[in-house]
Amino acid sequence: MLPRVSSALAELDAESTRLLVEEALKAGCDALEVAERGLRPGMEEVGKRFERGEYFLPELMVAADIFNSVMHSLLLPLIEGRRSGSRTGRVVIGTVRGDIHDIGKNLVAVMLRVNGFEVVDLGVDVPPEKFVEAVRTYKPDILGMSALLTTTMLEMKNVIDALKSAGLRDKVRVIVGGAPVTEEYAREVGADAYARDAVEAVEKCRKLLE
Ligand code: B1M
Repeated sequence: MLPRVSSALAELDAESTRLLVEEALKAGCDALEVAERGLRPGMEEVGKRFERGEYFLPELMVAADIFNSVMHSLLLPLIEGRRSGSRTGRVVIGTVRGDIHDIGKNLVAVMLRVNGFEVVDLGVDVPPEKFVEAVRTYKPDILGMSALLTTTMLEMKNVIDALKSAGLRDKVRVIVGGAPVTEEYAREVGADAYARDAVEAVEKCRKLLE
């Protein structure tokens, strides 16, 4: 059933995507699984069609709208309903400078909140100075950075260097993620952790607090 959700989204068919998501939920699928294994592969297919020149920017925007609409109306209410009571730690999160992709970052933020983390979301296109300022102001346990472009993932190192220059690097753990980011890249830029999806982000953030 979830591959049908992916196909409907890849076809930019909002109505079918919504109906198939409703069907999947009725059949007992978990809301987060619908997002990660139904909607996310659909977005990846949209990306591939964009690369092949079959889709253009407007199609990417339509796909993002469908994703967000299904998330907000059908999935988030279910995901947020599972909020755990105890506070786990504080995370400052943002998408790096030059990058306006926020769907994945938002999903990570929601999952962290649901699992007891207090999340300060700096939004998108966040310059290194703003990350540094937020670490100084909010004193988070963890700083999270998201990047979706191979060009903007380079910003992660700039942020870590800026933290070092400000004398804050040893005051905060750093986790990075986003489609082009890898475990190896995370190590290379000096991050403490990498997560490939929102569930892993929660696991890794918990580990960072141990
Ligand atoms: Co853009 N885009 N886009 N785009 N876009 C990609 C990323 C691309 C891979 C498409 C492609 O060509 N295949 C490509 C990048 C190529 C590259 O760099 N190698 C691309 C491009 C080129 C561009 C533009 C440059 C296009 C242009 O203008 N010519 C432009 C750049 C704008 C900018 O940022 N400056 C652009 C614009 C856009 C839209 C604005 C239209 C829209 C974004 C809307 C929005 O976010 N509000 C958009 C979209 C929708 C996509 C694709 C199709 C889908 C992204 C998405 O939302 N995925 C994307 C294709 C792809 O990803 N394969 C593509 C769903 C989301 C749930 O997954 O974001 O991966 P994801 O997040 C996951 C994990 O990565 C992880 O957990 C999340 C949840 O599971 N994760 C973290 C993410 N952040 C994390 C942080 C963590 C831990 C885990 O810790 C802190």
